[in-house]
Amino acid sequence: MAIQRTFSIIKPDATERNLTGAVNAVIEKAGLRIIGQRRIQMTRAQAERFYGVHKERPFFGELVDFMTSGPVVVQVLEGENAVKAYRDVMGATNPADAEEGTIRKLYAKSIGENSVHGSDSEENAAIEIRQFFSEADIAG
Ligand code: DAT
Ligand code: MG
Repeated sequence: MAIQRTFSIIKPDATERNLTGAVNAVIEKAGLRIIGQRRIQMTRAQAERFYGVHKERPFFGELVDFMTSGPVVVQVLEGENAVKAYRDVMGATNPADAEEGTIRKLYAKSIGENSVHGSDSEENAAIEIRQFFSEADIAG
């Protein structure tokens, strides 16, 4: 598997608890490089577009409320097999199901407030990176 990029978000529950550095330490220890990073306040329009695939789900309103409730850190990560490598180190969506040592096991508060997002495919990674970054703001 070649060097790949993936898209990450450190979510409002984590920025609120000042955990950006702690999350980044787990990311870097997993061998992923943070090659783009920006702290932003997401608008409702951005969050609705980003999570558009979930718009029919019962938790969609809650999800958009949460993602716009405070600052997030959007990131581009690079490394060997980065999409799967990051999903592995993030842990399961529900922290109750997450493996020891994963970001969600360590830091997530609940299935909704679960500290991080990571792309689920290389195709979606490219789409998500494009939503938040221009190439000029990425340096690998
Ligand atoms: P993941 O973030 O692991 O890719 P997902 O794509 O299924 O999970 O869902 C996106 C986000 O939506 C997830 O990180 C948190 C929220 N979410 C998912 N299932 C939920 C549920 N049953 N109740 C509340 N929020 C949920
Ligand atoms: Mg997902």
